[in-house]
Amino acid sequence: MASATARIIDGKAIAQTIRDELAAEVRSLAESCGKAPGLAVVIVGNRKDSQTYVAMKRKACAEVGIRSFNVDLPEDVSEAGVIQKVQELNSNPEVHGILVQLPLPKHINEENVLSEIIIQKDVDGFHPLNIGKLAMKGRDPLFLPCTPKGCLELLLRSGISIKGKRAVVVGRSNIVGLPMALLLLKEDATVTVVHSRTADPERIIREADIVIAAAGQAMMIKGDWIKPGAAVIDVGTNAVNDPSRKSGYRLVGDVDFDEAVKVAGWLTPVPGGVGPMTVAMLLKNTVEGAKRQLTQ
Ligand code: NAP
Ligand code: LUD
Repeated sequence: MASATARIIDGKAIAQTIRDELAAEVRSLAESCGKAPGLAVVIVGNRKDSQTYVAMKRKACAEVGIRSFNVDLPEDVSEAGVIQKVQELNSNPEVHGILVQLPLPKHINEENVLSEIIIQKDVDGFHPLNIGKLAMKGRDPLFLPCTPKGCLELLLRSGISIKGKRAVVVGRSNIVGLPMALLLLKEDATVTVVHSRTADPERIIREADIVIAAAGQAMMIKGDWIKPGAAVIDVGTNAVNDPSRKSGYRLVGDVDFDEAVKVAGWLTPVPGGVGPMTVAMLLKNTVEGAKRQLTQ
């Protein structure tokens, strides 16, 4: 196996293709009904990472012709203050999607805020009704959460078949691991979820044809944890110290890339893998939501 090299899945390039497709859709929507999709991106406080992601999302909107409504609230805003903003956006007909960047400051209850977003505008797909429908046979959620939807898109556009395959999702968070596992199940994979209390994760991961790593643990998954030829999608985005960089840090995934690349059949890099797809799927959800709202 020593000479084998995984095919690198270029998330950045695939995301760009999707953004080009969306720009064309937005143009034709403008021709048919004279309106542009609108996305409200709400950020509370000034966490550096959240600001970076939000800036990327707003810029990406502009590039495909989605109007972005920017709501920047101070760190000490009250929960009621955030909820009031969400309600205003709910009733604004020019806003078709609402995203509240997470995490929120500790004094604000995330569930209380997210459950205020009307499901027609829930482009993050975090509403319990959307997740519930994702979990149920024969039900279709209005929106799929962006990161899991992006991972699925990477598998499909790389020609990797899912039906009947063994998939292991590492992590069970509401925003990535859990919806990812449900989505793979809907795609007819046989799904196992590994989490922080799992005994012998290594043995379980080694059986997977498809690994989705979303634990937030830098380079946790080693080369010899991977079945030769497996498709490995690395969601992890971990900053590690790197004095050789101007910033003092670099981003690494949950997978030890240098080892995994020698064993896996397909592998996503960090950065340039799942991250850009999350942003592309947000745009896609917004365009789909706008179409639904404008043509009803
Ligand atoms: P999270 O809320 O912290 O959840 C982490 C999950 O991983 C939990 O379910 C936890 O288990 C599990 N876990 C932690 N340590 C583990 C270990 N040693 N072995 C197995 N499972 C372990 O994180 P998240 O929001 O899902 O994000 C996960 C990672 O993806 C982070 O690095 C984040 O930055 C990144 N991310 C990237 C994108 C993107 O678009 N690229 C999007 C979202 C998140 P328990 O449930 O038992 O605690
Ligand atoms: N909250 C997200 N919080 C954090 N990386 C993202 C993310 C792009 N409501 C809500 O957008 O979906 C969300 N909805 N999330 N995340 C994480 C999570 C949220 C993470 C990474 C990236 C979005 C991304 O583009 C780049 C990459 O991996 O190539 C690197 C960017 C860099 O810092 O250089």
